[in-house]
Order: sequence, then C-alpha cells, then structure tokens
Amino acid sequence: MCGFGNMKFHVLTIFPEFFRGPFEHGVIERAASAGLIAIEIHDLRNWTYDRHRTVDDRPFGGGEGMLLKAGPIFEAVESIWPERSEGKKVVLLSAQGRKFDQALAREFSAFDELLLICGRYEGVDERVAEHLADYEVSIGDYVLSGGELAAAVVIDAVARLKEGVLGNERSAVFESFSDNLLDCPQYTRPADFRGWKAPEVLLGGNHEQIRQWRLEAARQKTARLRPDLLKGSCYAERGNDQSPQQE
Ligand code: 21W
Repeated sequence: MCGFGNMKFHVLTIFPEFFRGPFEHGVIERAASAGLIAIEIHDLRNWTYDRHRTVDDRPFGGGEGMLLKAGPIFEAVESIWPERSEGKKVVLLSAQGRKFDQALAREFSAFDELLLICGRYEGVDERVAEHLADYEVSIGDYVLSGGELAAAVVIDAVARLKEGVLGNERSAVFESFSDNLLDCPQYTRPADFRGWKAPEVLLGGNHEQIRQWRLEAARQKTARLRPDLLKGSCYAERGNDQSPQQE
C-alpha cells in the first residue's frame, strides 16, 4: 500500500452521467462510503458562457473533426483549484499519453488530489498538455472514443492502493505485477468439472509442493501470454543464448 490518508479524485468531462455506474460497486463504492476516497464529477460545460455551451472547435490548419477548446478546461481547473500545490496533480487522459501501468498508479496514490481531464472528439488543444497538465496518460495502444473509460480505469487502480481500501482480506503489496509474474492459475470446486480436473497437487495439503507448483505455473503462463513481463523478472529462465537480454 502506498498512499496514506484520504484521497480526492476530480473528473472533468462533457459526459458527467457516464460516471453514475463505474464507482457504485464493490471496493470503490465501499471506500467512498467509508470516506477513504472522494470522487467529484465536473461538467465541462459549466465553464462555457455562450448560448450553445460550446466546448469544441475546428483544428487550425484543417483536418477531420473537432478539438476540445483550451478555455473552458483552463477555467474549470482554475476554479476547482484556485491554488495549485505539490499534492495536487492534473492528469490529461489522451491517446498520445505515456502508458499507464502499476508503477504510475503507485506514484499517483501518493498525491492528495488528482484532477482527471477526459478528452473527446479528435483530441484536445495541445496547450492543455503543455501548460496545464502535469501528466498526459493513455491506458493502452487502442483507440477509445474518449477519456472517460480511461479515467475510470485510473481511479480504480489508484484508489485500491490507498491504505484501508482493500481491507484486511488482501494486501495490495502481494498483487500481480509487483514481481513481473502473472498470478498463478487457480481452481475451486468441483475438482472435476466436465472432465477437466483441477491439478492433483492443489487438492493435497503439501504446502511446499503447492508453492513450487504455483511458481512454475505462473512462470509458464507468463512466458506464454506476457513474455515482455518475464524479461524483467528474476524468474526468467535463461535459454542457450548467452547474449545479454535486451528489449
Ligand atoms: C482517440 C481522441 C484517438 C483522438 C489524426 C486525426 C484517452 C485514449 C483516450 C481519441 C484520437 C486513452 C486522428 C487509450 C485512447 C482518448 C479519444 C486521435 C485519430 N488522428 N487511452 N484523427 N486510448 N481517446 N484521432 O483512445 O481520449 S486515454
């Protein structure tokens, strides 16, 4: 676990209704009810002053589609936070951002407040990334329709790292990715499901054998599905090739 004390998340979006769902279940809902985290959704259109509440405009130089204007975004951030400080960080969710991962989630969990800006349309005026945001973050190499789903992903991953959010049942310290190995395969009853049997070793009580089986099974599954992770792992098995391991 990384951050101590409460943490506040602000989300700036043109679709505030989008966030009615994602945070009203399970771990995140309980953490919010217990006051460990707070989530405030802000409608970007509150910072427009024309009749049509315009948040977008055409890109200079031509091109497809529309961009979110800088003005309403700057005014929103400056009114949500009249004062900026070290513990408050602005995160722009964009397809061009740095790839979000568990290490960045850990870094974010040390801050007091995050303000997540959700991009839409063909993008956001670059002056937001250059002069307003502390971070520009993508959640992966695929194209989404906007930053809302990405903001929900970031909040979920960061919130569960806060002290007390997971409760005593499981410490975030032991979660996957901390040792560059995927979780080992797991099974529950029945031991024989449609003829597919749970591994015999897991049904016995030999804890040392079980530990060894789990480590080897995790290593094999990681090698098969996520060889990129294994490169950085102490569990990587060196082949006959003795050249230095590189990207
Ligand atoms: C996706 C906006 C692609 C703009 C040239 C002209 C936030 C996202 C987003 C979006 C483009 C994240 C183009 C992973 C994502 C997001 C909306 C570029 C194509 N090129 N993480 N037009 N993937 N996506 N438009 O898409 O705002 S975090």
